Amino acid sequence: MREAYLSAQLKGNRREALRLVVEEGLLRGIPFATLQSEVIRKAQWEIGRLWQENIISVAQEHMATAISQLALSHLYRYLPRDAPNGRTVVVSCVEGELHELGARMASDFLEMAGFDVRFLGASVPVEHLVREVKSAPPDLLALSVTMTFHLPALREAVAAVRAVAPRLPLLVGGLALEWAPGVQEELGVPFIGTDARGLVATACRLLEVPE
Ligand code: B12
Repeated sequence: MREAYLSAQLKGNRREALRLVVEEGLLRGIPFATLQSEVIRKAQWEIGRLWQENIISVAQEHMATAISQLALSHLYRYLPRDAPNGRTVVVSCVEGELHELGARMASDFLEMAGFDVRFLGASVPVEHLVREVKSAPPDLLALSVTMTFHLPALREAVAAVRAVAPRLPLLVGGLALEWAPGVQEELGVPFIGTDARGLVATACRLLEVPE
């Protein structure tokens, strides 16, 4: 299915991509987490490789990514959710960070596990992140960073949030952390990771809700 999905992405065939993931995937009873992680996420990684190697253009990457956004939106309607656990998580990309698909997928995983999620999307200016956390305090904040050149923005966000909400648990994730060892110790956060499953497990442990 991943290959067929990727091929639909590269042809810009939105209907076929949706048919595969939403209709065929659901009809065949493929778990949501598998459709998201094994089909959409890995197809996006492959798009990145093709782009990096100049096999596809920026326009084709944008087209393919727009299809994955669409697919996630359609899957969202049918997301199986555990009973609400009464805990709220805010998920946000740090300032400047335009890669928001991973954070969005992570938000969907949290929702499936019963969390109430407020997903803020790409590049949230630090003062607005602080305002959001102050005006409607969540139980946990998950910050997403893909590019290593956004690590200074991550440090800034962590410091600014801690200044107004010192007891709010912070989790940090995204591709950049794979290339930046030592960030967890430096920031003193309980978890950093590049996978939504790890995020869900840690959120459940920290907030003392069953997984
Ligand atoms: C699509 C894409 C873009 C789009 C993003 C659009 C959007 N709406 O998101 C656009 C065009 C904006 C873009 C821009 C750039 N990109 Co880009 N992009 C990609 C691409 C192809 C796919 C990203 C994606 O959708 N992944 C799918 C998600 C679902 O996968 P995931 O991130 O693994 O998801 C998991 C984790 O992120 C985690 N997670 C996320 N948040 C959190 C939070 C917590 C707390 C936890 C625990 C976990 C967690 O959970 C997710 C689910 O399991 C990647 C390739 C790749 N390998 O990812 C390159 C890639 C990331 N980009 C790259 C580059 C270089 C850039 C640019 C610098 C290009 C340029 N010269 O302008 C810019 C930088 C933009 C910026 N300022 O941020 C490189 C980075 C290489 C590097 N080593 O630094 C990559 C790897 C491509 C490549 N192979 O060269 N990009």
